[in-house]
Amino acid sequence: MSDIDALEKDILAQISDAENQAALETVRVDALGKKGRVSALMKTLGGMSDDERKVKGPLLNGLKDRVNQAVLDRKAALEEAELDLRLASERVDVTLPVLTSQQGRIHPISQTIEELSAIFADMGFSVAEGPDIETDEMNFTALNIPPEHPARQMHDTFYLEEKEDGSRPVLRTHTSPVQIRTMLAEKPPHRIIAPGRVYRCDSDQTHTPMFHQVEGLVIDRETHMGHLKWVLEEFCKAYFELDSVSMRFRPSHFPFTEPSMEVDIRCRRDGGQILLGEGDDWLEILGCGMVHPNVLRYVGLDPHEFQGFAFGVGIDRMAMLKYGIPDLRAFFSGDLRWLRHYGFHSLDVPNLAGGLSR
Ligand code: 2U9
Repeated sequence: MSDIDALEKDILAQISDAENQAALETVRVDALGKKGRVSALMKTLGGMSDDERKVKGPLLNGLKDRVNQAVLDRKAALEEAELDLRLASERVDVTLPVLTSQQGRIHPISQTIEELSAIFADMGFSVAEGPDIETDEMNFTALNIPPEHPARQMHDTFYLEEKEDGSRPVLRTHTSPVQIRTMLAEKPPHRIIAPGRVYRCDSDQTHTPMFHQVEGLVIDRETHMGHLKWVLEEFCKAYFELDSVSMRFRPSHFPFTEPSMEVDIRCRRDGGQILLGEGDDWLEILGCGMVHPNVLRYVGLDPHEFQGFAFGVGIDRMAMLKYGIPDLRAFFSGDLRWLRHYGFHSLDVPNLAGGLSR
């Protein structure tokens, strides 16, 4: 065996023995580095006669190429083996049960918003959002609330500082401006819900200055009160997880709907407890109506062509009713002991198939 053959055999054996990339790099430098064994032989070509170089040149270049290729092949094999090892060690069994030590809890209001969104999504509604700080125009004028209306009084609404143009922004008193903005930005038909925070200058045992509402809006060419009644009945059955509900629609008044109604659900009062779906008593749960023609005209729709209905539900009260939470103010107290008791596990995502609240 020639010296070149012996050198090749030795280097190739070292390459295949290299157990990791660091060891392989040492072998590579030892053979092909500036002072490596193959490089040293290559340097001898310069001192050879033309005849000798013609013979040795191809031999040494062949050696260099084969060693290079062997290093690349071994590197690829080591990388694949290392990846396999990492994938095996990082494997996660997603079917394992959740750690019972899990500390965080989902707030009942967030849970309720998720439940409401799941119910209305199932009926083809999408969720719309808008700013908490609103213009007087969007919060009142667009909704057919005249300047002298009591809702505009300082003691009902949080007004912010006057701007240079003389206008005064407000903290939205309802989520209705979200529906106005949607109707101004998009073409009908509309089928949206707008859940979110609203603000009113009111604070006692049953009122907090910030609370949560979900409002719904449907606008189309032939939308009528039958649709409104069906949507609200389906919503109540799904939310309270009842097979049937008995509801009562009472005439009422809101500036943004005509006719307007308040809706009660049949219940039985047992001491401090309220049992829904049975008994001879009634509990008010929401307000609704057909969108006022002035509101439709404001967003550029012809009331003879497009009509629709709207409704508003207090989320905090809905959560209290379903989950037996007695005190509204506890929602906003930030008491972790309360949250551990009334909160939900983060993986209990509500969906209609699995049972909304489980
Ligand atoms: C547009 C047109 C009409 C939304 C409506 C109510 C009736 C209602 C209350 C429920 C409990 C507020 O949180 S609460 O105190 N809301 O009774 N809301 S109709 O009507 C709209 C909304 C937007 C463009």
